[in-house]
Amino acid sequence: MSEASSLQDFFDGKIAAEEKIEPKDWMPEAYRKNLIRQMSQHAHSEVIGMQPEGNWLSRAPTLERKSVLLAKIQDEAGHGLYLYSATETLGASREELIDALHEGRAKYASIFNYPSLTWADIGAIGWLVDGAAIVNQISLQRTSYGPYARAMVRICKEESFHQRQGYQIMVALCAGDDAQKAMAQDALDRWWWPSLMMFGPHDGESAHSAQSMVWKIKRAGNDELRQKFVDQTVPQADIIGLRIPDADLKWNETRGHYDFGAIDWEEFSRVISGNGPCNRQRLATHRQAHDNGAWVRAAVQAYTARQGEQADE
Ligand code: BYC
Repeated sequence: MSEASSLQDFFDGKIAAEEKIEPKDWMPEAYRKNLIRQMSQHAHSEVIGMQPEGNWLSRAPTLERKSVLLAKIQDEAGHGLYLYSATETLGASREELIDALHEGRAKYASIFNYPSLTWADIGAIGWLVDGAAIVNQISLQRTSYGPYARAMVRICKEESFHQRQGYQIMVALCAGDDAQKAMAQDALDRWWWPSLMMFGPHDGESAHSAQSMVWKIKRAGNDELRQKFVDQTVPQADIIGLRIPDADLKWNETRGHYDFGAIDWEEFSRVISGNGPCNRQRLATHRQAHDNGAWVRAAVQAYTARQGEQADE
């Protein structure tokens, strides 16, 4: 048997046995590249996702709300860091990953290209966006690449707190006066469909799903996860008296799931190709923050180099 085929057999055997692939294991080049693509885009989403929420930090209605939101946004930065570090174990440098984001070669979740217009949007982001992220990430806890799977376990614990803080904002608004309820409904109306788009195109249209499922990078299809999200979120809207903005939404007794209306895939394509309401603003803010942090990176490098010199002396 040639060395190449025995390495491939070893890899295939580990995948079949549900064992994790670790950074020093041999892996097919296409598996490595696909992981770098998905994991770096996931990291970028966590970091860019801080922007719509950061927009409300200085206008949170109480000190308590402000501290909770601040803690949540800091968690998102942490998620980005775990994921960038996990991606670096595949041989991609942080600089390459950030360059790809800035040059538009790497995507980030479409949802973060929508504006956060009112305080209720902060509730809707936690409830719906973090809610959708958990559904996706629970399945990714079983992904085949060890560092990614372990990052997901930790991230999921924090995401459930995020989802609850968002839902709790919606509960409070819905228990308020008519204007507050209307604000909550308006946020749900604007964030519902983009949240469904977070799961990506239908399985038949998904460029990467089939191969990612064979490699067990993805453990569930985009449509299965989207359905799970709809099924768990509709009753949550009912409890607080909000209406999901979908005339075709109804419980299907035979399927044991909610049927729901068609997603506007043209809007999705527009947003992921850079033409959503806030794409330019999100990237410009990220570039500026990155440039402003140049002195910190230079200081860390100088400090590390000095430590190395002292160790050699
Ligand atoms: N947005 O073949 P497909 C958070 C792209 S952040 C943009 O199905 P795949 C939070 C896709 O990349 C959590 N692009 O792709 C943070 C591909 O294009 P490329 C974010 C999308 O990878 C702060 C093309 O469309 N979670 O929780 O098999 C505050 C074809 O798609 C999207 C993750 O990132 C999209 N929605 O499946 C609050 C989860 N959907 O790369 C909250 C990790 C698809 O060929 N990622 N595209 O140029 C995944 O699970 C998968 O990558 C996806 C897509 C399910 C998203």
